[in-house]
Amino acid sequence: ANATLKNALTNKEKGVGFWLTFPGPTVVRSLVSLGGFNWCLIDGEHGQIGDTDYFELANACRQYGVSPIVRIPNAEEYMIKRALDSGAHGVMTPMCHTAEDARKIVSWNKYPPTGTRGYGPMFSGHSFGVAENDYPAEADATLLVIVQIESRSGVENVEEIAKVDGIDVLFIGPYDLSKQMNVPFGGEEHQAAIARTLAAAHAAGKTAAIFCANGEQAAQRLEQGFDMVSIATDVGVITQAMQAELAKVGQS
Ligand code: 3PY
Repeated sequence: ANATLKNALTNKEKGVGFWLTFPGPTVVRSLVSLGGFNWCLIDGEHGQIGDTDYFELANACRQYGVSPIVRIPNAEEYMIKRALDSGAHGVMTPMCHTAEDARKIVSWNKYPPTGTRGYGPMFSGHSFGVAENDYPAEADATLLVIVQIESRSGVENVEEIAKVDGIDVLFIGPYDLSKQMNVPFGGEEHQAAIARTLAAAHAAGKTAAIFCANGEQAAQRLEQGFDMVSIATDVGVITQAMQAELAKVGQS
């Protein structure tokens, strides 16, 4: 299947994904084969995943019709290039604070003349099921440019960031947002910042997305109007499930 998350979002389908922090094919294949997900976040920022893992992980996702989205460690041009050349269907860049940051990020994601992305698509087409020569012409229209709103300045500038041409998704990192704003997670200021980001994304016709720790949180965010959620992390699910089993034999 050549399904991409961008198509799904354009068709007003909800984006439902999970966070992958483990390298290697085993965990990603076990989870994407469940069905029900249309995207997977390959976490090169906080996960145990390096840029030479992206290619295998992206292609494992694609085999089950799940769009691979790579989160890079930092807003750096070469990191975006590595992720896109591995076949990511979109790159998530953390810590976007200003419209200027957003414009730079868009430029790094797009081929000339729109942007400055370097040319080297030998491996990028695999995860789209297209030949090398067919990838570049479609890339700019097919890929999602995703920025994380997760700081006080990011929220203060969110209306301007949302309006930047080429930004597709505003993705809230609620944990960093709480830390960076120095406000309690789930408290009034935190929730107001989240609501402001949601409204700014929609006012600009962009996708509003948020990280969630579990399915209950994710269901609430969808109910609130978010278009795209991650429902859990691989390591979170494994450790919580194991803890619950341990508790049944009296260990905790
Ligand atoms: C955050 O909540 O800060 C994230 O970026 C998701 O891991």
